[in-house]
Amino acid sequence: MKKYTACLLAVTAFTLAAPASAQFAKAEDAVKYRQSAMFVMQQNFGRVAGMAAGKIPFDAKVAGDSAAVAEFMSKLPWAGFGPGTDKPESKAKPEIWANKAKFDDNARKMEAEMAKLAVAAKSGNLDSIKVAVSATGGACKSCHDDFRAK
Ligand code: ASC
Repeated sequence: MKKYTACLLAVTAFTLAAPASAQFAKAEDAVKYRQSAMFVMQQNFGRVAGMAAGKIPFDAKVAGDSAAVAEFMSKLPWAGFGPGTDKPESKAKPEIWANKAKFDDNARKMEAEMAKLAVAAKSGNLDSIKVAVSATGGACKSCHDDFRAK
C-alpha cells in the first residue's frame, strides 16, 4: 500500500510538472491559462520592444530579466490549446485545431525567436536586441494573422 501511494504521488508530481501534457479541470481553465501565459509574455516582451523602439529608457538589466521571463513564458501557452478548448469564447480561430501542425510550427518559431532575443538581451547589446525584437514581433504577428481573430 505504501508503495502504491508513493507511486501514485510520483505519477501525480510528474503530471503536474509536465506543462506540455497539462490537463485542465474545464476548457475555460485552459483558455484562461493560455491567455495568462500570453499576457505575462507580452508584458515582458513589450518592455524590451519598448526599449528597442526608444519608447522606454534602455536598461540592460531590466531588458535581460524581462526577455528571460518572456522566453520562459513562450513555452507555456500551447498546453492550453488541447482538444475541446476551441469551445469557450476567445479570439482563437477554429483554424488552430483544423491546422494544428501549422499552428505548432508557428509556436516553435516564436519560441526560437524569443530564445534568441533572450540571448541578445543578456548580452546587453541594443543593436542585437533591436534585430531580435523585430524577428520575434514578426513571429507573433504572422501567427496572429492566421490564427487569432481581430
Ligand atoms: C506585441 C504583441 C504582439 C506583437 C506584435 C508584433 O507586443 O502583443 O502580438 O508584439 O504586435 O508585431
